Amino acid sequence: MQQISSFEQYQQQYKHSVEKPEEFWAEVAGSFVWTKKWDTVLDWNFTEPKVKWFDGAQCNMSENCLDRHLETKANQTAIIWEPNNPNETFRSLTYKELYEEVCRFANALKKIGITRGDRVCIYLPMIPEAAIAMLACARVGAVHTVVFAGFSSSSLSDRINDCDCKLLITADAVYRGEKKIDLKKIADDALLQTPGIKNCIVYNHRDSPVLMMEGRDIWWTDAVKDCSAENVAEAMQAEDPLFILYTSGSTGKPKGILHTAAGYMVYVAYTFLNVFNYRDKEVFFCTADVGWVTGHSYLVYGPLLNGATTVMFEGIPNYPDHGRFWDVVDKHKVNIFYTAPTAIRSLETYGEAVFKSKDLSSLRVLGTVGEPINEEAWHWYHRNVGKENCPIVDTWWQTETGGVLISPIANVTPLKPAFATLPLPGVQPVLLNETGEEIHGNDVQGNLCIRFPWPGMARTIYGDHNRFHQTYFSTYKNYYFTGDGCRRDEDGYYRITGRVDDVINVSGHRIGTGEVEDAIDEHSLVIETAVVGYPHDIKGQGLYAFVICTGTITDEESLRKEIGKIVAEKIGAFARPDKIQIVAGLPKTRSGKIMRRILRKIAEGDTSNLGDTTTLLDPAVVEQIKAGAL
Ligand code: 7RM
Repeated sequence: MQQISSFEQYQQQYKHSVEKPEEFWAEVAGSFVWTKKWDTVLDWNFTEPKVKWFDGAQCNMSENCLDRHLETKANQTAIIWEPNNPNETFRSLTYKELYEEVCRFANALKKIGITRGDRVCIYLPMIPEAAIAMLACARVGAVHTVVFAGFSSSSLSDRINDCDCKLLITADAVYRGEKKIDLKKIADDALLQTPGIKNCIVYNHRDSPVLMMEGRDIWWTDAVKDCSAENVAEAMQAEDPLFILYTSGSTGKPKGILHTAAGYMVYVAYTFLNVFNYRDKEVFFCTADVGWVTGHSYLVYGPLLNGATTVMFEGIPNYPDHGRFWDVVDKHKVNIFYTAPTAIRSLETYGEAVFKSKDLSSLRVLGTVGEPINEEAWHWYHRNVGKENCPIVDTWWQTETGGVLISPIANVTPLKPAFATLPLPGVQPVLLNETGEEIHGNDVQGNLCIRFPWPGMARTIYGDHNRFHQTYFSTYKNYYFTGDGCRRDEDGYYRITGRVDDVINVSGHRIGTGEVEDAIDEHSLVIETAVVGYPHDIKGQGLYAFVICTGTITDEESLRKEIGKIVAEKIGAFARPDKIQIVAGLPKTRSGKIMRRILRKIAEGDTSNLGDTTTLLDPAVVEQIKAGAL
């Protein structure tokens, strides 16, 4: 695959990709191993929508991540695993070792009856086995759905049931910082509600006591016993599903975003190589968890497709101290570091002393993802981490887009702090106004849409294509609507301003207001809830819940605690509201719709101008809420 090495070359490639997209992507796809070449490069419409890339082709993700590199990179490190506790020894796996582990586990999956198309849920901590399990699923043609290990048992069972998984893969327990999480116990609770699960494979990570259910639960080591370290990868059809990943939307339950074999592979490989300007033998460190799309695309698949060395870090940025990321960079001589703005902002508060004893000279490129980065944090990152020598790639993308869409290309695109800058080749962004017209020219702002397919885009919501159409292709006809607002400045550079829907981005985690509201409503004293986001110095956005309760609440503090606990149980601790205000009523229109605009203003602490409140059923509630604002 050819790497973009100058801005002129980027402009040429961009032009080529827009004028002749099929020719452009066929060329990129040429560098992969195909069991069978495609009949057509692209077949699409955004009305159904239907998108097919490389139709007729056959390939396998795992073969392209592993087998393809064995000839030249068998002994090169594929994964460096850095444990939570820095005093424990780290692990590294060469491409040969990873290949053998994946083959063994693929054979184990087949032995227990997992075949093409079966759904497998992976609920593992940040250990190499997570990548091994993903690659083994891909190898046998099973569809993985990774659930972030911070999700609660009910979130886990919801996901397992939604896509009807047959198998769950988990571990006994994990430490994150000093906190122990008993994953198998959480999984056991989930498995009480999941009739479709036949087996549960358990990786013994911490020697923590667990209950093993006879006939259902199998230790990982027993599963792979006597399994061969050779396995022929299944030849998958280009549009066969590769994985499902759940993500929150503005309404309803989380959506199972489905990505397919060939297009996703081509897209993440291409974007990894170019966005980070990856060079052979470099060490790449993405701090995202494998449970999120960033972990899928740029911790596992993108790096491995390119034969890179990828660092998987089990711990957290502030354990044992606030310099841990920089310890990992120093220890493993990391060349490319990719993290979320929230991590940068939080480390910023502890000052610059942590950098004193750390050698960060190996760093060459820095990246950010997940939420808008403010200029201040950008400069802090550039100065203290990059020593003013490393380009920062502010990568904008989504679970639904599979890979990065708008981002600088390291060492190629002239940077502008806090701007995602320009679309990658193959990506055609447009800004639309409220009435659906394209906003042309520069120095403008609108809703960000994409008007042409790219190979890495999601194909559907598992089991609900209608919802896929509704959510992304109905707001604006013939466009993919991202849900983000965006500015295009006088130079044509893009700056993402944040969600324009009811999705809240807390520390780079996507949270649907509806989900949190439903969880809070489970409390016996709660009648109705409205949750909105508000600006938060570290997290980007915080969650502010307005709650109506029955009767008179005498102990508000314990009620708040109980509500927080319910949210942690129903969703996960990361979704616990930052502020909970007990209110007598919510601002509703005559038709009963909550006016969130008003609540957002109050949550922001900006009550001077609440806009038009004349359509409210009872304007007096606004005054009451204002008076009690937190
Ligand atoms: C990769 C990921 C997607 C949402 C997206 C945006 C926000 C992501 C940036 C960003 C500004 C960025 N997937 N977002 N990257 N906002 N600048 N560089 O985060 O599905 O979990 O979230 O995240 O609002 O729509 S995600």
